Amino acid sequence: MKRLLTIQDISCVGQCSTTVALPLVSACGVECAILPCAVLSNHTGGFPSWTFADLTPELSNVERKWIELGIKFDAFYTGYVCESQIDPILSIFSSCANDGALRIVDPAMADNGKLYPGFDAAYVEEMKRLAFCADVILPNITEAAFLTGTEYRAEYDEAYIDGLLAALKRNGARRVVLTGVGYEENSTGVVVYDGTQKQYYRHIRYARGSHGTGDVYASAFVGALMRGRSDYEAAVIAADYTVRCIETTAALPDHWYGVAFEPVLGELIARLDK
Ligand code: PXL
Repeated sequence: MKRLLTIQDISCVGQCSTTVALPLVSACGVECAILPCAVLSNHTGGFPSWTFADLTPELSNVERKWIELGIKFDAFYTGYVCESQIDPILSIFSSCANDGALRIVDPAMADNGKLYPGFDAAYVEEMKRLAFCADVILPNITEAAFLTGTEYRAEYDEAYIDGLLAALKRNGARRVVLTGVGYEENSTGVVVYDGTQKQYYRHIRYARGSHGTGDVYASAFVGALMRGRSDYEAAVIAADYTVRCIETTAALPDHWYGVAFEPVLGELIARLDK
């Protein structure tokens, strides 16, 4: 069994980051260690306020202990992290890696053309250092635009997406899973690009967006990838699962703060066991 380490915040309430990654990756049958980089009372995407405890000093502390104990990982998966944490994370990537360990980075910092609260241009520069050293990145269009200094467009064509992919590659991206790419009103999809070949998976788009779909998507992708699926297969499995989660959430009008991913976990597990 492969062992993965996910590094992201714990938002105690709100179904995102670690509280999504740990159950999803575990359900996929993959051992998931966690390194929380901050603790928030709740996420910053829609609640009027939150508490925030920065755990940056703890990252190096934990790393030293893992080196002493010989603890290593077969894969790393990072999500929402703080600006001061890029160097400690890069250090863990090298000191706690088994041979050939995979580095998967979700540059979770922006959506709908805007950076999340508290993030600025300096943060984007730091995130570039993490994203462009990764084996696989999972940006949405906004994040890809910030990472490459490309103008964000809410409406675009395939040439714009090709431009984003080329710019990501020029900057050092190896394998890209670009999410939220839709060319028609009622569909969206994901582009999987390995620097040469581009594949597109189109699926239904629901009008009501839910907070945290990016984290559900990335975690399901990581789980499927660790179970031996190709980038494209994992991208398709994650897309279908995320759509099912959004459908489940749509039936719960008060559930605006996150994705109700739990009721359909069984479907993901069954598909991976096929
Ligand atoms: O879903 C990404 C995410 C993770 N963690 C925190 C967030 C967000 C998005 O808003 O606020 C704390």
